[in-house]
Order: sequence, then structure tokens, then C-alpha cells
Amino acid sequence: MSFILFEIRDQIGCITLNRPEKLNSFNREMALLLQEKLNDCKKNKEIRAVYITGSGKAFSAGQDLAEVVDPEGPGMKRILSEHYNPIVTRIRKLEKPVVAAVNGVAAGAGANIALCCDIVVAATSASFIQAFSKIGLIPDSGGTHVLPRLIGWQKASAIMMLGDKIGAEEAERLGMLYKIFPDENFSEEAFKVAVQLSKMPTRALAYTKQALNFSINNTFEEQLQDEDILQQRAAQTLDYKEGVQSFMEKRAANFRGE
Ligand code: LHQ
Repeated sequence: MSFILFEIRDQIGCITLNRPEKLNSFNREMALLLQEKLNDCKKNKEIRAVYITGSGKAFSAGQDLAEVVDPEGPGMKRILSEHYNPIVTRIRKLEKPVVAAVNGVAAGAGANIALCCDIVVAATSASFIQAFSKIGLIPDSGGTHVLPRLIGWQKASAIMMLGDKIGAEEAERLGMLYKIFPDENFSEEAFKVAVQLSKMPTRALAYTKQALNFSINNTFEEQLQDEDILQQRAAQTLDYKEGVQSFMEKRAANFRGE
């Protein structure tokens, strides 16, 4: 069985982290496979949204610590530069919306991969742990960039330093994620979010994502300029034409992602 399961369903690239007996912790093979599947999602025009979840009871427990102590293992430098940094960069740069469906515990790099996705939803029993400090490391996979921007400097600082387990309800209250759904029907409800995205004007969503990426470092004036450029591009899409036309004709829009 592959460490990453992949299928295309309803125009959605569905990625499942699949090492359930090790709580979907990342070894090199799984990290490289995830990059490969993200590349496939980028290239395949049929795919209009991406859905990432975990198999079994966890989303991901982060780095496989057995690999870290393995003398034959890739070593710290390569783990960051060849595993996690390319994964989170691909997610942020992917011109399609990415949903993280956090079905259970998300720890270490597993938590920060989830948090860099465009929409994070979680099961009621899921949790997030910035587990790094517990083993003498600093949060990686973009966590020190993303978390303070999601929930503010103070909360991020405490959560990253103390390494406390943050339950899904608290995570939602803090602004770490969009919505929680009950465990019983979590995967159905989470998948509906991806289905909704897959029927939307894909290019406009891509430009929205780019604008949000730019907003992190831009001044207000720079952001207005970027909005201007991206809005001109959105206005050239067939989906924009369809959106306005369908409104005028009082019918549902049929967006095609073009
Ligand atoms: C695991 C793991 C795991 C291997 C559970 N590895 N087996 C970047 C740069 C380079 C180096 C290091 O890392 C990084 C990025 C990072 O991600 S650092 C953070 C790494 N992750 C952690 O420190 C989390 C470690 N795991 C835990 O604290 C717990 O397992 C959590 C709180 C996630 C879940 O607890 P439980 O629900 O009680 O499950 P468990 O601990 O009983 O785990 C079940 C099995 O999964 C068990 O195996 P076993 O053979 O005994 O049944 C664990 O050993 C294995 N497992 N996490 N990261």
C-alpha cells in the first residue's frame, strides 16, 4: 500500500496521508510522494480543488522520528530542504484551492502543513500540537510564519513554546481553522467544502490566493496595485463572463474554471 493515496473525484484531487499505524508521520518516501501528487494536481486541468486528509485516527504526527535517529536517514538539512519546505511551498503556490480536512491529531510538521492550506476544517475530536519544543526543535514547515498571522503573536508564541495540545474547538475559536464538523459525518461535510470550491471560478480563486499571499508583505498601497492587476486578469476569464451573464439571466452560473 502506498504511503499516499490519490484519486480524482468530482474534479477534486484527493490526497490521503497513509501510514495509519504510525499516525501518518512523514518519512522521506511519503514526503516525496506528497510533492509528486501536488505536482499532479497542479498539472491536471481536470482538477479544480485539492483535498488533503489522513487515514485512520490521525491527520499526521509530523516527522517520523524513527527516520531522524536512523543513521542511514536523510538528516535534518535534507528533511527541511527536500521534504517540508517544498511541500508547503507547493501548497501556497498551487493555483487551486487546497482544503485540509484534519480528521485527528495534527502534530509538528503535520500541523503546519495543515495550517498552510487555504481552508482548514477539523473533526470535533481533532487536535493540533506544535510538538517541536517537546523534542528540542523549533516549529518548521512555515509554522512560525503562518501561525502568528492566523491567531496573533502572543497566542502563537505560547502555543509554539509550550507545545500544548489545542483541541479543535479551541483552534476554531482562536482562528486557526475555518469550521469544525462532528466526527460522525466529518469526511462527508469536509469533502462538501472541496466540492463547493471545485464548482467555483477557479481562476478567480487562484488570484484571490495570490492576493492573500502578497498581502503578507505588502503595504496597503502595494496591495491595491496587486488587486488591480489580479482583478484585470479575473475580468478576462470566461467564468467572469458567465458569472455576470447568469446573474442577469437569473439562473445558476455554470463555471468551468476557464
Ligand atoms: C510515531 C510518531 C512520529 C514515529 C506517533 N514518528 N512514530 C523536522 C526536521 C527534522 C526532524 C524532526 O522533525 C521535523 C518536523 C517535525 O514534525 S518535529 C515533530 C515530530 N512529531 C512529534 O514529536 C509527535 C510525536 N508523537 C506524539 O507526540 C504522539 O504520538 C501524538 C500526541 C501525536 C499522538 O499520541 P497518541 O494518540 O497517544 O498515539 P501514540 O503516541 O501511541 O502513537 C501511535 C503509534 O504511532 C506509536 O507506535 P507504536 O508502534 O508504539 O504503536 C507511535 O510511536 C507512533 N508515532 N508519532 N512522529
